[in-house]
Amino acid sequence: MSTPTATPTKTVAELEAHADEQVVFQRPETLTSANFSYCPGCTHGVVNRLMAEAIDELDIKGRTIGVVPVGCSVTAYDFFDLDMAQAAHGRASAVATGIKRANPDSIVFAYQGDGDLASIGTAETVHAATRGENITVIFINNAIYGMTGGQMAPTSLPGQVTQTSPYGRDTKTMGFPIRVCEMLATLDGPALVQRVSVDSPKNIRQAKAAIKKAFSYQMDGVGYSIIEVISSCPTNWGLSPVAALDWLRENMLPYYPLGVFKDAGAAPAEAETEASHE
Ligand SMILES: Cc1ncc(C[n+]2csc(CCOP(=O)(O)OP(=O)(O)O)c2C)c(N)n1
Ligand code: SF4
Ligand SMILES: [Mg+2]
Repeated sequence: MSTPTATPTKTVAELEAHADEQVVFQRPETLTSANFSYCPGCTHGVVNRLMAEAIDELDIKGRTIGVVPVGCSVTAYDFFDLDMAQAAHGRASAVATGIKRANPDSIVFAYQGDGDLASIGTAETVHAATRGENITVIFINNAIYGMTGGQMAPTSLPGQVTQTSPYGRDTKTMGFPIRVCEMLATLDGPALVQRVSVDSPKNIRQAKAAIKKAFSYQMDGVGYSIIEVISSCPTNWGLSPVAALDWLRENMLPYYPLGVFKDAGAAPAEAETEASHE
């Protein structure tokens, strides 16, 4: 459940001393004052912030319920000032389905990593999508199992060195990475299927717009949305935060092209333009 936000108390003298200052950046209301527990440079925190900004701007904080996974974002219930539930590994979309069906006026999101959503939770993911559940799924693809120390994920790239593929992912024995958006876009159920990235200011702005659109589709009853966010895991990639973003751009974006794969709510001309996938 939500954690109360601590309100710092200031004396009148302190307030007067800062009376001329203009606030240009502050924590969204939907985030608590808890410190993120993510590693330095991890993009989980960027995405949490974008989601909180979108919830604030859509004015749905009072009726939004989040479902967090097993993975590095397991403690996100401490970060969002919302009613939160934690699902067993891979089951967030199924839990979100139940919460939404029992509380149809609420806005429900599932926040899931790639190991969670595309490995152990593949069945729940595909079936929530094909049923067209009116939920919002935020999918963090960092090409690795972050929390457990860097094992190969279904999204790890061909040749990628991980703890369980020390000579690089060999597609002959380990198979090929799953492109979740492309796969789900073949289904009739989903309303919005989009892949974004948070490696640059421009891409972060696009990611925010996509997340906001997904929530607004749920508000309007348009149906199931999944926003895949190409993300970094500097710790388990063994790179500095900046080098991790370079690696993401050079290796992940060519394999996982950004774009809108399905948008049932788009006007026909808009949908045609989006189909070119940037
Ligand atoms: C049923 C079950 N199997 C395995 C685990 C161990 N486990 C915890 S987190 C995790 C991987 C998480 O990776 P991902 O979903 O990609 O999230 P990330 O930490 O990268 O954000 C695994 C395998 C578990 N908790 N429960
Ligand atoms: S292990 Fe990776 S995904 Fe997990 S918090 Fe650290 S950088 Fe982020
Ligand atoms: Mg992961």
